[in-house]
Amino acid sequence: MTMRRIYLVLSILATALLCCACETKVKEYKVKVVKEYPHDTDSYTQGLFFHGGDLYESTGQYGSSTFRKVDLATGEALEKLDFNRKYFVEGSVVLGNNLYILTWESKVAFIYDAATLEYKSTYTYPREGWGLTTDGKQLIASDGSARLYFLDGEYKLQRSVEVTLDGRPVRYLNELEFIDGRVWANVYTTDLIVIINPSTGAVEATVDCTGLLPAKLRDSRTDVLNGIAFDPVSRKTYLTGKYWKRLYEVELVEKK
Ligand SMILES: [Ca+2]
Repeated sequence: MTMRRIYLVLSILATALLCCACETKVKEYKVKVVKEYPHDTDSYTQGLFFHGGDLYESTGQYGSSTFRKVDLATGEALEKLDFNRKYFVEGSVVLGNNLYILTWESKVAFIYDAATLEYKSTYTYPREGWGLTTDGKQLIASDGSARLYFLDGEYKLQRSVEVTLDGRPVRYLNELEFIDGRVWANVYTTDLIVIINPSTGAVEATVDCTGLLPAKLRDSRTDVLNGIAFDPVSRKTYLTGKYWKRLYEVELVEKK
């Protein structure tokens, strides 16, 4: 073998090794159930989050959209807002003193008082409303595309970033949660959660939730995985789905 050939073979090997390194960069997790709780099977879950140690949930569908403070132990609503049947409620989150609530296709978003749940104002919202979370400074929203939108406290766009996995856009980002500097997103219609670097949009890890809700707890109405909530006080993570019978406290386990 000539020196030139040896060099060529070594170059190919080096490239292959680099590619392997790139592909293994995205960590793969599955979930382990720590504890399970009842979940209201009338909840078409759209938003799920903790605030002040309490669990909150927004639910969709025209005619049955709600926002509720939920008793974690029973799944029952402790307080509930019902929405006009012309609104299909989507993601929700508290930032500062405000409760932010998106609607799907109505091109409006609401602000309520986070403490009293009293209505404050309605804003024009130019995109479809899907998921909503916050890093404590800005709102972070999805619209069913591969983009995350960073908004100020009046829903005004500050910047957006495309979410990619190994360089390819990840569409259908739905419910969101900000956990330890990363954005977790349900990928709509799948059992996959992606963990995103909010600065670059790169997916740094995936969470495979296949089988989280077992077949014996599913019926014809049971819909997709949707709903991630992290309690910063207890540092516990919870997952559920649309019309699911359970809400799960979970831990990540690295896939072997
Ligand atoms: Ca959430």
